[in-house]
Amino acid sequence: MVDTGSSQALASRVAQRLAERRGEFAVLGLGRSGIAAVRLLRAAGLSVYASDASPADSVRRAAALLEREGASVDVGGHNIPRIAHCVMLVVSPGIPPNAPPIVAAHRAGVPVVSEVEVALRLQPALRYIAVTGTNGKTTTTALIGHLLRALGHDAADVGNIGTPVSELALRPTPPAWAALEISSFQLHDTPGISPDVGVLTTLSPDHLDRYANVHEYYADKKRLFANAEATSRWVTTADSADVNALVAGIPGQWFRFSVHRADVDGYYDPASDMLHLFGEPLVPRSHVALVGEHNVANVLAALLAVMAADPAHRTPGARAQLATAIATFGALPHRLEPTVDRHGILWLNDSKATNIDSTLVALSSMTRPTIVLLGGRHKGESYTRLVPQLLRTAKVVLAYGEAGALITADLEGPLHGRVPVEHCGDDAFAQVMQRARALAVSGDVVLLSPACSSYDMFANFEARGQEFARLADVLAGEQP
Ligand code: UMA
Repeated sequence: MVDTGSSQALASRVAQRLAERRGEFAVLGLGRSGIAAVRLLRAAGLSVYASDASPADSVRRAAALLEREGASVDVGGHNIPRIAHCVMLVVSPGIPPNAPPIVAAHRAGVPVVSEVEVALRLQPALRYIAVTGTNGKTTTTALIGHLLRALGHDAADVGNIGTPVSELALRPTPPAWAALEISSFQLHDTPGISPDVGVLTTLSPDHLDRYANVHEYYADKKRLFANAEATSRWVTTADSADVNALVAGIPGQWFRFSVHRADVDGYYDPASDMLHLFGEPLVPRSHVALVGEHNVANVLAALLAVMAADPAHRTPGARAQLATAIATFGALPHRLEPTVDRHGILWLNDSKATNIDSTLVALSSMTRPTIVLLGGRHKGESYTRLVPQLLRTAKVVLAYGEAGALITADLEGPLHGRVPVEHCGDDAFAQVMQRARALAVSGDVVLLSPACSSYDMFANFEARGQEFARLADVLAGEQP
């Protein structure tokens, strides 16, 4: 168990303060989660002070909307003394814990929690399956939501996947179930997390621009289990030594999946091409429309989680519905998403790959010569781990953005010229795409799987993926 005493104490202080309905609640950051948190707190009749450091027009527009709903809002800065006097501070996940308003709140003894924590406390009847992990969590979350709906439940996909949990409570009829993707940043401040089923997909170094070291990052992932007890249900991979070490000794019922071994609750048998769940074959691998072995793992995780959540999800009838539903699930946007396939050149948008491990997963799924676009804002890890997969599948690496020089320096030596690395400059994504088009011939794949965040050139990974798809569509029209 993780830090149980302090997590449970903080969770009960939060519940108490929400129930007392006294004093002012502060919300830090007015992105998607901050806006939703303010609206939920106001709908619950609570007094709210919200602030955002940015003076951007989008923030001003959000502020005007929230003021109309009765919140007091500052744009372009935070009133730290006011925050230190609040009864609770709700933080946006993108704001690091060492930000001055958060430090001031901790010093003043103000409980600091996530939007997810507040939303879960205010929706006690919501049943939810929570998914975390370095990679695979968005696809697994979307699969879980899809499977729950296929079984006839009213279920929503929420959390890090995009829709804040708070928005559910504001619906005229809130859903009974949620598939909740929860990031390490959100887990850091969600002391009351207690899912119907908790899923940990994978673990590998990430976000080293925010965490001092990988242990701190893993410690936040471990908070998924903060309220574990003997009746808790957990789904984890059996294929990761780091995951096994992290969860050792945590109480609960464990359901494990693997793409390499058969002595677990969910596995893939290559000989029969079948995915086996709870001791019986359920669906052929060939019915899964997703590329790559990692997606077989995601499908196994999602099936196990949904089947573990309720005995009614394991009946023969439910199994048949789940098998049908798996076959109707397609690739998510920005995750190995085929955007254009013209003149024999396939353009794959994997913009969501913002770390080395995600890019490794994408590269290992490639079966054709691949022009690999790597770059963006550096996140702290060396790029040399990509070398073996680049040697296997890459035709050329195009390095771009803030990290372009570093990527080139890391890769050029170990690739020994067997895969050329071209440094395409720092600020023109269109030029990188034109270069990719010039190099591509029929049979090639152009893969955007950047291993970096997008923030040097784009608002977010979605904007980067959309620009890739737009340019691919224009460039793919040109004859090779
Ligand atoms: N801000 C301040 N003060 C500061 C710093 C920032 O006010 O000191 C403000 C910014 O000006 C901005 C706001 O905080 O207006 C941004 O908040 P945010 O970055 O937390 O963004 P949200 O729009 O609330 O989105 C968050 C998640 N973002 C992050 O975790 C960075 C979204 O995950 C999530 O979908 C959304 O809540 C709803 O739950 C995105 C993400 O990139 C997809 N997640 C990371 C990942 O997947 O790797 C963890």
